[in-house]
Parts: sequence; structure tokens; C-alpha cells
Amino acid sequence: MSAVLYSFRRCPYAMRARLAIFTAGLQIEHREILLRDKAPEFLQASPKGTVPVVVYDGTVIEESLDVMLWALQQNDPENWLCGSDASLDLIAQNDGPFKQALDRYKYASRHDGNPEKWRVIGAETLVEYDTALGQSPYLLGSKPRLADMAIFPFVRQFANTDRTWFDTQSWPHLHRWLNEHLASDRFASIMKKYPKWQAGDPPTLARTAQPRQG
Ligand SMILES: N[C@@H](CCC(=O)N[C@@H](CS)C(=O)NCC(=O)O)C(=O)O
Repeated sequence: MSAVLYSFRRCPYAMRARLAIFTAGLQIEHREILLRDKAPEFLQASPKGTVPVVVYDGTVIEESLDVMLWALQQNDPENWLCGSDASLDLIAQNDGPFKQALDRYKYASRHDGNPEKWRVIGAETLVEYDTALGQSPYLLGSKPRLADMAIFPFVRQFANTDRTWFDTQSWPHLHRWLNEHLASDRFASIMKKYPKWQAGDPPTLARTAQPRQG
């Protein structure tokens, strides 16, 4: 039986999991979850109730980064795991301080109602990315690595919070990098729309996966 992925299309954590699963070429059963109406089977598998979650052979993987590593350790045709310590450092910065600033910027009314303050804080990380991307095409060199794929869905979310503002910032390298990811066939494949899953539905096998290499 295929592994099951519980996912939500617009969640950046779920996007990074789908990017890795797609690139590893794994066949999975995709179950689309609505965050406001979570399937009981999903909550039973993972009571903390966040997506993405992978379930296979009685094992439950509840963190997006662990899902990426699980997929890529089976097949890593583009060597995303190369230099993974440096990737993990960047991802920790993204998932910690940057994500905190992103949430307080995007959902200001749920926090201190001061989005500009948090936009400035988040932008400090984006300036660092722009500088790195001015020195090499990707965050850690000439090829995309785990960090690029784990981080760009969050930069996308930051950009989309106020696209006009983002587009007028002088971050040419960051704009190039983000646009390249967003325009890729890979991204289009993992953003395919699925109806909300419910128990009893015929399995939806992700059919868009790349063929295995190596
Ligand atoms: N640390 C988790 C975070 C996942 C997460 O927070 N996902 C959000 C959606 S983007 C979620 O499921 N939130 C639960 C909810 O909104 O009910 C991971 O990396 O997988």
C-alpha cells in the first residue's frame, strides 16, 4: 500500500513536503485536508492536527522537514541533501524567527496589529537571502538544495502578503530566485488542486511524480 500524505494545498509546510516527495518520485496517496474541517481519520493519526503528515506501515511523520528527509533518503536525484548541515541551519532560521515575523506581518490583527514592524524584521532575512543569491544562483551554491526548496514557499507567502510592496524592493536576486521556483513545472505539479478528502473516497495517487533516477 502507498504511503498516505495528508496535505493542504496552500500550506507552505505542506508545499515543501510535496516538493520533496515529487522530486524523489515516490508514489503516495494524497489526502487533501481542510484546516477548518479536519477529517477525523487525520486527527486520529496525528492528534496535533498540523499538515503535512505522512503515514505508512504504522509509522507517522508529523513534521514537514522530516517528511522531506524521509522522501529524499529514499531517492535524491538532484542531490538536495548535499551539504545538508548548511541547509538545516538556514531552515532553522526560516522556521523560527522568519516564520514568526511572517505570521505577525500577515496576520497582524491576531497579534500586535503592527504589520510594518514585523515586515521590517522579516525583511532582514530577505536581505540576507538576496545577498547570498547575488553570489550564487541558489542559497547554497550553484544548485538547488534542501534549503531552497524548504524555504521558498515561505518567501512566496511573505511576497504575496503585499505583492506591490515586495515587487518594489530592490532585491533583484531574490526576485529572480523566487520567480524561477514559482514558474517551474515542479511547482505547478505540486500545486495541483484536489477535492477535500473523506474516508471511503477512492485513493488519489499522486500521478505527477517525476520518474525515479539512479
Ligand atoms: N512544524 C510543523 C508545522 C506545520 C503547520 O503549522 N502547518 C499548518 C498549516 S500551514 C497547520 O497545519 N496548522 C493547523 C491549523 O491551522 O489548524 C511542520 O513543519 O510540519
